[in-house]
Amino acid sequence: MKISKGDFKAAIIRHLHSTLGTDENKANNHAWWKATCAAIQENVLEGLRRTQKTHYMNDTRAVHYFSAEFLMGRLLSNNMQNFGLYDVAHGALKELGVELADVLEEEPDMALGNGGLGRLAACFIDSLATMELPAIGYGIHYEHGLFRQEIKSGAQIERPDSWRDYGNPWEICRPESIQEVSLFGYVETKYGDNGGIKKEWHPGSIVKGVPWDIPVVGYGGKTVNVLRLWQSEASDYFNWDVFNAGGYVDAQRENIQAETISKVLYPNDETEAGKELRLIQQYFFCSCSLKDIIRRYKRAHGDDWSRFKEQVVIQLNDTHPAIAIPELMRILVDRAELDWDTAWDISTHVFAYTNHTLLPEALEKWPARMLEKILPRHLEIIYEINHRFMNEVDKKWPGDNSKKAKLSIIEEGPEKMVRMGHLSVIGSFKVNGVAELHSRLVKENLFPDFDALWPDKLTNVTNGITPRRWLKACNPLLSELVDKKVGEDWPLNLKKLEGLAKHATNKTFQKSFMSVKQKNKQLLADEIYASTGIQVDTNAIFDIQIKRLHEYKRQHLNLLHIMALYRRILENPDYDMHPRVFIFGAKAAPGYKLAKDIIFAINKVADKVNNDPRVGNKLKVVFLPNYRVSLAEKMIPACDVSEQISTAGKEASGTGNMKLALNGAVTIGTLDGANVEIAEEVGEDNIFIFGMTVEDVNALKASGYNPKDYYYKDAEIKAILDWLETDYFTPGKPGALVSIKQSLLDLGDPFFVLADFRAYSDAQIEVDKAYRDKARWAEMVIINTAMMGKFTSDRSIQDYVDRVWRLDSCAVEQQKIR
Ligand code: GPQ
Repeated sequence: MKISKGDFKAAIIRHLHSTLGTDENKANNHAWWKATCAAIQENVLEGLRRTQKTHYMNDTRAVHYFSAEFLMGRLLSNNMQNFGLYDVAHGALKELGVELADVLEEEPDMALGNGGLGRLAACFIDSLATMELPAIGYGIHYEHGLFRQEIKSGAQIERPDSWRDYGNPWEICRPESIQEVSLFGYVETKYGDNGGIKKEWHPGSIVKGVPWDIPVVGYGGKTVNVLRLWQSEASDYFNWDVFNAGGYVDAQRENIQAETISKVLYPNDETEAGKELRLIQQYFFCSCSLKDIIRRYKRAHGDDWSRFKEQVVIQLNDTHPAIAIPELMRILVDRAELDWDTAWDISTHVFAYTNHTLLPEALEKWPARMLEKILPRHLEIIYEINHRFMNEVDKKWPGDNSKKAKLSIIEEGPEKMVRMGHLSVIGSFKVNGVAELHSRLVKENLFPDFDALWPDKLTNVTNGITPRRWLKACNPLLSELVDKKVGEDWPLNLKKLEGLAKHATNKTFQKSFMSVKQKNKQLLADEIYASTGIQVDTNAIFDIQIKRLHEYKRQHLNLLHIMALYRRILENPDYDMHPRVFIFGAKAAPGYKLAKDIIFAINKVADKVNNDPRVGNKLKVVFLPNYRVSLAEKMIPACDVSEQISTAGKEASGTGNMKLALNGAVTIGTLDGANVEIAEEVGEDNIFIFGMTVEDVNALKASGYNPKDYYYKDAEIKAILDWLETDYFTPGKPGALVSIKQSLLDLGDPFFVLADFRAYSDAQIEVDKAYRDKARWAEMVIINTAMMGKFTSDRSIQDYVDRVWRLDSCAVEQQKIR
């Protein structure tokens, strides 16, 4: 039973009046947004209450997804969609003279993540709720999410993100579940009468963790799970003495320190910062979350720990929450007073770890001295874990000290370091990579000895994306077309899309499909014009690269190719190519100089190309500022060509590749990450694969790669790189773009850009040819959408359930939607 348009209208007005204290005449779009959210939230909270009651009554085993990042984006459209209320709300607002599209634009993105890893967590909790699996996401309630990017004179400027400044209508504060977290201090060893010893941690500081719950509505609106995010505050009793002694100001200062913990998301993607505050953030949310889990467990099971590992599984989203392993050991051994072996048996049956990268700079290591200062007891526990593990290594490889050094949690050197990856593998019962290729490389290159020691521990779960957000909600035109062809249940069963394949050569269907694409391109063209003033031709190929700016993702390879096209056009005004618009969206970590230089270069080349009358409409370059989830939702449906051009072996999976192909884009890409599996699904005729494989890269590295060979052998490469040194793109400022040339030539081109350039350029010529054959292109596009079924995050979650979590779904009774 669904609510009528009239009743929903009444609900919006009721909230306008009695939740917001305004009325229809005064309300602006922001007020309408809040009132609409409040009307939807009635259903959300009812579903949440039912779900929690059902899970409690059934004493369900649940997965606890620990992640320092959840990149949720906007929630209103999604929540409406999931309750089947989108059209009702649209109609109700229309009758009130309000455009739903404008209302949706009022919502700030919840950008509590950097990129792929954080968005994956958001897709996963969507799937968990949709599949009615008992699950809770645990993370940090950052006051400021990922910075807002402005482009000034071509350069990136970072501005603070203040997503909660005007309130967040979805979140619920739960002061009744506040936790306390200890930090700093020292460990006292106590000797008992029976000769046993006991460790007591005397913390130097205590902070409070305040939970904020974001309801996560499953598709269909039955299960509503929770994302619980912790906010740090000064502990109530802490510093009472200082306060009473008249030290009011000093006491306030402590408050500020405590609150700093959840103040801001670290904007570094795939680089470990080594900063104290970051370690404190990690420990803060892990400690709060574990205590929360234990509180809930004890409510049902009291002090009987024997069922803990049956009830609880904790997934570590990369090593960011790895400190949870010694924290659980501390709670079990020091607090619950279990013996070590019992505690270790529990811990190692509770944790599972996902690895998201092989990049050495992203593998977290903490100086032992820093751990000793912030978490002295945890360092002791880590040493104990390591000591026992080293004995195990010795049993397998007797007397082999080099094996021990390689496998140890502790890396010896001038500064002793704690390897969080090793701790995670040792403390978990399963470890997975995020695509077939990546998981193979994890086994063969990153953790080969662990694999030898525990042959069943390392596994694969290929990433996925939620088709609810990444097709149904973001691409209503295509969704409608798909509904008509394969029925309406594809959002729950994405393999249904395969039903499109048999129509791939049907002229009428091709026409409908491509007309949707054309309309979506027009919408993006409007957005491009509004945000940059650049006019683009929708008959051009929309070629899109959207992802964090990273050398390994090789936005500069794309840029060099754009410069090559520009040169070819200048040299030959009749250069034969279909018009193309190259569109970028990317944030660079604020401290990543070369990444920022690449953004600057893209913008400078864009300025020149877009304003050169000799180029006309053949070539346009657009850098859309402030790439984020809500912008991705506008770009993805409009894409013709999806750029997935990382150096083979470097992109663990990629998930943008899946979103773009699902929305009818054809990929140009390397055999890297999940591209390999996308190619398997769509077939080699429907994707443009180019460049070196992992094996080629390794062989080239082994034989001694010298980028200058390519520079001197390939006149076009030389000309482009030399061009970067002139002031052609930066009038009056020669050398402003030279850092890119330097990294490619003098600094060894660590990501083999020059080695892959020619293959990439050739593949782009094939793309151009294919696009000009309208029927052929339409067929490719349809096949791409049709064959993306594998990449629903529901499949990823099912793989986790089967291979890792051993979890049963739990039906929550359908509520009356109001
Ligand atoms: N990824 Cl380690 C991130 O977005 N941030 C990180 O800190 C790490 C990995 C990405 C990875 O680069 C992509 O290939 C994956 O698709 C994504 O994680 C999700 O697994």
